Amino acid sequence: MLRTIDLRGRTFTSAELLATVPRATAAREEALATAARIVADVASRGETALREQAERFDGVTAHAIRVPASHIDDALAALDASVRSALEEAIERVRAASAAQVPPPVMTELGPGARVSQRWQPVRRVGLYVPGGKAVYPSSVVMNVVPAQVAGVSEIALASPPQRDHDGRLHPVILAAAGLLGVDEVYAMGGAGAIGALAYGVPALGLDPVDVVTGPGNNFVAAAKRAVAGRVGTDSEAGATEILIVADDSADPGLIAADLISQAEHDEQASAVLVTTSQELAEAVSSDIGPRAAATRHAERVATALAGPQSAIVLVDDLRVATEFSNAYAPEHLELHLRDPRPEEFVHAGAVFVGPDSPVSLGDYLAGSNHVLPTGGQARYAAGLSASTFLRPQQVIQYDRSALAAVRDAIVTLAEAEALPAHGEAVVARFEAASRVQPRA
Ligand code: HSO
Ligand code: ZN
Repeated sequence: MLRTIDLRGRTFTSAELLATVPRATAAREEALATAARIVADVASRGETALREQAERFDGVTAHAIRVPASHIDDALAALDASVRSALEEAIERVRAASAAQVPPPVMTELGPGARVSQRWQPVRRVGLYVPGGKAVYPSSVVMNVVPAQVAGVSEIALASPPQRDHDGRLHPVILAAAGLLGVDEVYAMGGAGAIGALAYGVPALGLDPVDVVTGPGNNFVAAAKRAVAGRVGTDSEAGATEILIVADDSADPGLIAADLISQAEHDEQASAVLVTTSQELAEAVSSDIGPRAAATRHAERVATALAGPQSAIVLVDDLRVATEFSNAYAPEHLELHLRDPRPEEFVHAGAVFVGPDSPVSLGDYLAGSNHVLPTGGQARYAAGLSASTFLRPQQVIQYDRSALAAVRDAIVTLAEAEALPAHGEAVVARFEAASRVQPRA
C-alpha cells in the first residue's frame, strides 16, 4: 500500500528529490477562489451568510452561533474525569513550554546615551479556529489558546463548526476545553466562513473583528486565511498532516509503521513518508504497515492516505541524501530514528521528534510543544504556533542630545545623498539655539 522509491546509485538536485514525492497542494490552490467568495459573503451579509453556510456544510439550522455560557458550563460539568485530567496536564505542559519561549526585552547601547530597545507587545484581540469536520480536536483548543494567553492577548474569540450530532452545538469536549481555559467568547461556525467572520466581524452577533486569526483546518480554512491575510495577521497554514521519518538500520519497523499510520489517520490527503538508508528496514515497514493499517479504526482513510502519491518509502544511499531530502521537503513533522541523530542538521521542519520515544503523537497532545505547525513546505520559512505568533517586536529609540550630536553629520550626509534635505535639517534644528525651546525648570 505504501510504494517504495529507490533513489540509490544516482545523484539528485534538491528539486529532483522533492519531485519524487509530490505534495497534495493542488487542492489548496483550487480552494482559493471558493474560500475568497465565502469570506466575501460573510463580510457583506454577516449572520445570514453564516447560517446558510452552516446549513449547507454542517447540516445544521437554527443553532446558537454565539455559544451561551450555559453550554460551556454544562459541557464542563459533564466532562469525563480522565479526559479532564489529561487536558489539564496538556494545558500545564504547553503553558510551561510556551512561557519559557517568550523572548525577553533587549536593550542595545550604541554609544553613551544612545539606546535602541526591543520589547514584545501582545496583539489585542485574536480569533482562534478549531477544526471539527472529520474529527474534533479539543487538543487544538489547548494549542491555540494557551500561547495566546501566555503572550498576554486580552481578548480571545474561539470558533469551531457546529455539530449536527450535538444539536448544532459544538462538540462537548471542545466546549469543555474552552471552559477549562476560561475562554467564554465562543462561536459555533466553521470553515472559510468562520475565518471571514473573525476577520471582518459580525455586528449582529456582537462579534468584533480580531487582529490575528490562527488555527489549523482543511484546505478551505487555509485558503480563507490567505484571503484575509493583510487585513489581519495569520499563522502559517496547518493543512493536511505530514510526517516524514528519517531512519537507519537501528530503527524499529513496527514503531515506524505505527507512527506513519498515526498521522495518516487524520486525512485522506495526509502525507506519510519514510526516508531510509536501510533496505531491510524499508522491506520490513512495507510488509508490516498493511496489516497494521487494516486493523485501525479509520482503516479506509489510512489506506487512501498511504496509497496516495504523497506517501512513500524512499531508499537513499546515505544519511547526507536523507538530510537533503528532508530539508528540501520541509515536513510539518520530522521524526529521527537514527543511531546518531543530529537534529541541528534538519533545518526545515515544523517540529523535530528525536529518538524512538518521541513520537509525533506525543507532540500532538502532551509533549508541551505546539501541534499547530506549517504544512505544504511552509516550514522553509514559517513557524508553528507559539506565544510569538501573538507578539510583535516593537523597537523603542531613545537618544540624548550628545548621542544625537555624534551622528548628526552622518544623518545630514545621508539625507543629502537621498535628496531629502529636510531630514537633515530636522536634526540640525536641535542644535540651533533659536529653534530650541529651553525646557522649563
Ligand atoms: N497531528 C495533528 C494534530 C492533532 N493530532 C490533533 C491529534 N489531534 C497536526 O499536527
Ligand atoms: Zn495528529
